[in-house]
Amino acid sequence: MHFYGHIQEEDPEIYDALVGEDKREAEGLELIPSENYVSRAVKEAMASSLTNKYAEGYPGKRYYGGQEFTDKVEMLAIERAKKLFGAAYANVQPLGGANANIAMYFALLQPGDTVLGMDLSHGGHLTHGHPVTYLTKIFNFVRYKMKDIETGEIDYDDMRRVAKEVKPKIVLAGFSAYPRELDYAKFVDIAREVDAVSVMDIAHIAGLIAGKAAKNPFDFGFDVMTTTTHKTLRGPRGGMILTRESEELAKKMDKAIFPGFQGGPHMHQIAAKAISFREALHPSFAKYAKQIIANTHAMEKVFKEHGARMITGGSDNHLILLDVWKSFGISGADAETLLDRAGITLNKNAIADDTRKPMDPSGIRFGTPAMTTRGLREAESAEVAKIMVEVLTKRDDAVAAAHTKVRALALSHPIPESFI
Ligand code: DSN
Repeated sequence: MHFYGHIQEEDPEIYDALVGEDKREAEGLELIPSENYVSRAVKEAMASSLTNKYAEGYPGKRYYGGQEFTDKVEMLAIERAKKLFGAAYANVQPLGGANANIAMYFALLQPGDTVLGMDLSHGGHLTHGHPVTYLTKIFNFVRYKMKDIETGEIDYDDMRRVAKEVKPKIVLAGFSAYPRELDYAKFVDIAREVDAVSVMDIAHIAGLIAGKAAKNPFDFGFDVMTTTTHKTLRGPRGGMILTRESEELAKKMDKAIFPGFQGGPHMHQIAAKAISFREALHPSFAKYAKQIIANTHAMEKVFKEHGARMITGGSDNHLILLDVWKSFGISGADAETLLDRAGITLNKNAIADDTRKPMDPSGIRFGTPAMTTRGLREAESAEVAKIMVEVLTKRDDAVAAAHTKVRALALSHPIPESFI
């Protein structure tokens, strides 16, 4: 448990909420695939004096004085990010993944220009052009989809046909709810054929790429990658833009982040990013990344044995998308609530071409990054999946027993000391 002595004295209401969240994280199992536990070192940086400092601009070119230490921190973060992902350039200032994507669009597009991205119901992300975002008032988003929902194969032929027709300025890969590895070479080929910039949003799988448990899109010629730094990468909440080799593109990204879109960078967050990149460069992180996938496979096996329908038939990465409506006759929202009562936190999620509503869809999405940080391995991951099947099958009748099992698993695999 953290020591929040000053907060307790000064602001008991916030203190109670912080302690409550610590307890929730310690006693339940976190299966939201975009969440993780950061190291104590990362948390210390987030609470450092750098939160006091304004540093508009970039190292060596700032608009305020007193940048001796901020420059050092940002340069370290940049160098480590470049090394981690094999990038020639890195912008570590985006405050989050959405900011990174929005700035990337403004760097590469004029109003009215077209982006070819993954259909949102097939796994894409809000910032890839969901109609509820303002982005769609400015740019034109056109979609590609999976050819076969049961295998996850993207319809690359149709994607090429559409690309030739609409002539996008950006061919965008990446997802927030897609469990398969993409055929990166095909994306790059299509982008080059229509003279578009190829961009991969690696937010969900950045840690898998950094740990070499997943392929690196730069190895296939992608021009740009955007990402969050939390999720599988296990850094602080934040974003980043990486450029493979083009200085011209990197300059555009820098201009779009500052002064184009953001003000002063959050230097405490950048220090925390630098620390997490150093952690991810350590050989132990590669072991962690591989274990994330091994744990997903252990869960996948249990759901397969129960004949449950996983979108794309399974998973190559850290997440599974389960059609609970078809498999267990329960909606995604009800499944989320029941499992929450059992101590398992995950999220309801639309499945491809879902006929149900977004707030009560057919699926749930869950994954293994956080529980892998806690040290759960294949056997325990399979046990978690079995508990889920039990709850989804027997509903209320299974919740109490499931809660006892989940709590026992959580307490026997405490969040490691160095992550508290
Ligand atoms: N909210 C994140 C996720 O859960 O995937 C994406 O922005």
